[in-house]
Amino acid sequence: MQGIYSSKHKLRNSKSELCGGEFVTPFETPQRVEYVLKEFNNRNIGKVVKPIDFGMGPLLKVHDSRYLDFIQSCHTEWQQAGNSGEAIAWCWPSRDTGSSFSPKDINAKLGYYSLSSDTSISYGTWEAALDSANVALTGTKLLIDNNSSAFSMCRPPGHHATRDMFGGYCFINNAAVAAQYLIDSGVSKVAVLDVDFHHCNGTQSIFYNRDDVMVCSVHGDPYSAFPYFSGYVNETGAGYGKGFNFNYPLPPNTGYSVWKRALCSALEVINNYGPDKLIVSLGSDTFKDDPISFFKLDSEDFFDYGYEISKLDVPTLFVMEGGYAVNDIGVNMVNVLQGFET
Ligand code: OKP
Ligand code: ZN
Repeated sequence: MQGIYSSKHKLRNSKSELCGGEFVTPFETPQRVEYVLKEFNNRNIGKVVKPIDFGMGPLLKVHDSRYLDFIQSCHTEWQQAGNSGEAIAWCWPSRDTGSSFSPKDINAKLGYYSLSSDTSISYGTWEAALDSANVALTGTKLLIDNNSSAFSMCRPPGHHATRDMFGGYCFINNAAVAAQYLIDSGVSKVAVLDVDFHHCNGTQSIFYNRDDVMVCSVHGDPYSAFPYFSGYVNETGAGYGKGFNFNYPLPPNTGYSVWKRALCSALEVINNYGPDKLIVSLGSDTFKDDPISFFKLDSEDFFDYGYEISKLDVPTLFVMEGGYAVNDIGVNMVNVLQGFET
């Protein structure tokens, strides 16, 4: 399996995350992908290639153009407004704000285009996010060119980003951009399987009304985990998309046997759907030592479920999402890939 990696992810190196009422060093650090790359190379999983530049076209199929302009210009505008720290949203349109509103002030734009205040926009964030999408698209191109699998080492992650909101460390929804690119290349049915600890609210919302991209997610019950407001069982899609969205929320301290049962239910649903291509949003924050999550998977479990996914026998793109136990992130992520390849 080939890997796709870009050193430009290092441009995303924010210093501030609002967590528990304090500013902390962000969990989503540049070392994460470096450890994954190292393990991918150590175990000789495959060649590592650089991303191709796909331009803005594929991003505009999934994201609002004013939103992308905002992410691109945010840090500069924030500085021009006289701020010395990183750009952090702090004021939101309230639930009774009218919907036809076009924010001008940088503070208004930050609230309008965000879903949480954990994620700052720092110098270089746009460049890193753009290249992360290119890393996903280059992996997508490998599937289109008949490779049976690929691993996109995306950073920053993407699955919380909606059509026009950033948050949860995500700016561009890499998996959604990849899925849409497959559809636009003539693929009829795509499935996205999200195994990150957190519900993929962004991916879900982007495809919620569609039957050509099925979205299945196994995650920490949003009743007690971010993103809190989505990821419930009754969210099954709408319109043409009714019956093409599946959520498997699981409670605190869930271990591998229960997690695997949920995964296998999702795999059965995907198998019945019969996708032409599969995208796995791969987060290793289900690991027992993850600092911000509450599942209890061991490193061997990642290998086991990689093998389960391979039984679908569908060309598969792995897109890296979360995972914050940095010392174990390489082993856990690459275990999935190796399990898939056995
Ligand atoms: C991103 B991905 C902790 C703040 C946590 C939200 C979690 C974002 C996870 N105090 N911020 O899905 O791994
Ligand atoms: Zn996560």
